[in-house]
Amino acid sequence: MEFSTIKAESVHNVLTITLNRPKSLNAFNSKMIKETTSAFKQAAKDNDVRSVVITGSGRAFSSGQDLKEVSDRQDDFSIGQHLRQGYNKLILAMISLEKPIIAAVNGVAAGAGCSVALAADIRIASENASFIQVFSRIGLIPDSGSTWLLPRLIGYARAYEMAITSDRITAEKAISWGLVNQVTPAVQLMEIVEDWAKTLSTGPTLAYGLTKRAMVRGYSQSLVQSLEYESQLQELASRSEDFNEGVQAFFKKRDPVFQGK
Ligand code: T3D
Repeated sequence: MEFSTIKAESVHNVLTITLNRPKSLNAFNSKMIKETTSAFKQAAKDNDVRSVVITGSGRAFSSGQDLKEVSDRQDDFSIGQHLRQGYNKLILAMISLEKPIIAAVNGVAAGAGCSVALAADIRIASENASFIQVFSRIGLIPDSGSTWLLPRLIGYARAYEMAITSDRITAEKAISWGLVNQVTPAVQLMEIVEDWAKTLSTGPTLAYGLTKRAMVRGYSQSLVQSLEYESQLQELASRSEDFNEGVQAFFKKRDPVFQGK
C-alpha cells in the first residue's frame, strides 16, 4: 500500500511502521491516523507478517494530535466523533492484532503519541525517549486508550499523576515504573529492536496471538472465566503445527523451527 504520512516496510516477516512527519515531531493529522490504522489492519491479514515495529522518524516518536489541524477546525467540529472515527479505530487495530507489536520509542511520545506507544505489547525506549500525558496542558483528558492502558501498566496512582501533572517521564523513570521493557543507548535502539523483532517473528505466532487475546480479555473478567478461556485457547494452540514442532524439538534436543501456524 502507498502511504504519504508513514513508511511501512516488511522485511523477514517484520513489518516496520515509521511515523513520518518529523517537522511536527510526527504529530497525528487525520491522514496519519488513517494510514497507521490501515497498516495495522494490513498486518493482521498478511500471514507473512509475524511481528510489527512502530517508531518515529527524526528526534521524536510522536507529539500526538496535530495542533495545527486543531486550530484549523470549524466551530461545529466534534472531537468525540474525531476520536470514534480515528484514534479509537487505530488503538483497537493494535490491541486486536494477534501478533506482537514493539514500540521503538526513539524520542518524546506525547498525548495520543503516548497512547499509541502504550498500545504496543513491548516498549523499547532509547535513553532519549520520554513519555508525556500532555492532554491536561491543553485542558483535555487522556484519550486514545490512555485511561484504560496506563493504570493497567503502572497502577492508578502513577497513571493519575502522569495525567494531571503532564510531567515528562524520562526513560530512566519509565523503566523503574515498568512503563517500558528496556532502555537502550540512542544509537543502538534500532539494532536492539531488530533483535527483538527477529526473535518474535520466528516464534510461535499463533500462541503469541492467543496469549495477547487471553491477557486482554483477562482485564475484564474473573479468574474463573480466565481459567475457562485459557482452556479453550490452549485447545486451539495445541492443534497448531508449532506445538507439534516444539515438542519434537525438545525430545530431539534441537532448537524448534516455528512456522507461525
Ligand atoms: O483534539 C483532538 O483531536 C483530540 C485528540 C487529542 C489527542 C492528543 O494527542 S492531545 C495532545 C496534543 N499534543 C500536544 O499538546 C503536544 C504539543 N507539543 C509539545 O508539547 C512539545 O512539542 C513536545 C513536548 C512534544 C516536544 O517539545 P520540544 O521542545 O522538544 O519541541 P517543540 O519545539 O515544541 O516542537 C518542535 C516543532 O514541532 C515545532 O514546530 P516549529 O516551531 O519547529 O515549526 C512545534 O510547533 C511542532 N510540534 C510539536 N508538537 C506538535 C507540533 N506541531 C503540531 N502538532 C503538535 N502536536
